[in-house]
Amino acid sequence: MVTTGSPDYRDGGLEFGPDFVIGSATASYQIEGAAREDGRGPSIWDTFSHTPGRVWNGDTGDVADDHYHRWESDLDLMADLGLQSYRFSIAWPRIQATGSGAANPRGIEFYSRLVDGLLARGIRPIATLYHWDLPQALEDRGGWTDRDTAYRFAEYASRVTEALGDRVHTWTTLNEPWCSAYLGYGSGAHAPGRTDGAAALTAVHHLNLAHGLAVQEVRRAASNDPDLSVTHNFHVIRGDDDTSPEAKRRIDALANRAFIHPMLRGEYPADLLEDTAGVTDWSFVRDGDLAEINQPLDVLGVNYYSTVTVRMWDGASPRENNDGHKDVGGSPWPGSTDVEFLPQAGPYTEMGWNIAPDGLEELLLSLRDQFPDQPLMITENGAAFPDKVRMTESGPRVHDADRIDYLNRHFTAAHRALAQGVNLRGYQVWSLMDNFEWGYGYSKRFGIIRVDYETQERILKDSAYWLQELIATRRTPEL
Ligand code: IFM
Repeated sequence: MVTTGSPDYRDGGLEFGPDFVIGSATASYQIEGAAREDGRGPSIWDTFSHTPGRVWNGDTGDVADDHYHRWESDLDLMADLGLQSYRFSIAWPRIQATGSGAANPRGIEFYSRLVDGLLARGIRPIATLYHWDLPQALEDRGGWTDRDTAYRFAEYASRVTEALGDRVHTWTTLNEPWCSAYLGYGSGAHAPGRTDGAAALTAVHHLNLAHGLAVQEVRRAASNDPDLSVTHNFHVIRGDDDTSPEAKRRIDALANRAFIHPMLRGEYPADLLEDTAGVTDWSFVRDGDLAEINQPLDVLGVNYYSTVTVRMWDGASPRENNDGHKDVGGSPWPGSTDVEFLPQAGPYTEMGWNIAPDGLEELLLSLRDQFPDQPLMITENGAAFPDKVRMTESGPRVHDADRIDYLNRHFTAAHRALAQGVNLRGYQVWSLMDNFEWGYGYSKRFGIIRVDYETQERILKDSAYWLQELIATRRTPEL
């Protein structure tokens, strides 16, 4: 086990009340496969993953976990684990192959069966409308740099809600728009692979607009009074250099406040506009947009994995660039490319991300302080480790003590936040099963269920049994 770390954040026997909803999460392109079936159109991730050199080993989501065909047995596994909730995403190009027009009935049927299957097993459906699989046809017209994409997204949201809006408990508009905008259009590490700072900031605004319009559409079309949500990968930013306060402010503006301020306060931070003035004049923000974006949310989704540590670059020494994301040449930090991301103390997961459960507690307290009336939900937390399958008398097992330790520490952090009065509604472990980890292909395994990509066999890892015990007993298992 590599996750020795500090003895802190390793409490056992912590109690979580019955209303604290514990489940697991996945995303469409990462697990479904069936990329060309039943009328699904190509997405930007199909194009990107099929472009040589973009994804490790040339891996694609063509087959992935074949969940599109195995959804029923996957639901049985979720029921065996006792999951209270399942956070999944809907592939936009299954619903609208080219990103507009009538809903594809076969796409709707797939998700309708999935939702019914969850409800039949007593599992709460948490549906994300956009986890990065933009229809390629929309990208061909500019993607998230084109304002019309926000309106197409609202139309798609309304089509999906018309079909499923009597059964889905929680709708999440966007997953991690930071990644869509800055990795997709700034650094180029994610689809569509563009490297243009102005395009990235334009995408920020159109994603924010898409969110606000979609919230309104879902509220209009749903009949079961669902919870409305959005999920961000908030950055927990550290640094103790003299220049760190300035670097922290800059990264906080780009990574956190560029999204959460328009969404929850109806304004862009003035310092963000100043910091990026050399990149864009933000003239793509039109009168009335901020009112559209600023919609009340029932729950705010929090994805957390690790921290970043920053200072301003002196312009002379070799520049450090450890922001936790694949460096493919472009920058995900428009207007702040002079911020350095320093290496951080371990231990680390297989992604090279530092393990810092105190960062999760800090984040939850900080969100509570900034948005006191806003309920929160951890919509992703988990870790990739180099798992090994061992044959035992009872069959193949994966003794992923590292992952259990990681989860235990982060559940401890959540418990500490709850004890300090944070209105935290639940915790969705990333991920239910090993899957396509974007630019890293299948080389990184985040699942609590092992997937053999040759045979599609699923093996419950020890972490899955750990989670099963936690949900059944409502206590973190004793160590
Ligand atoms: O796999 C991703 C997920 O799609 C979004 N959040 C982070 C995870 C791990 O990188």
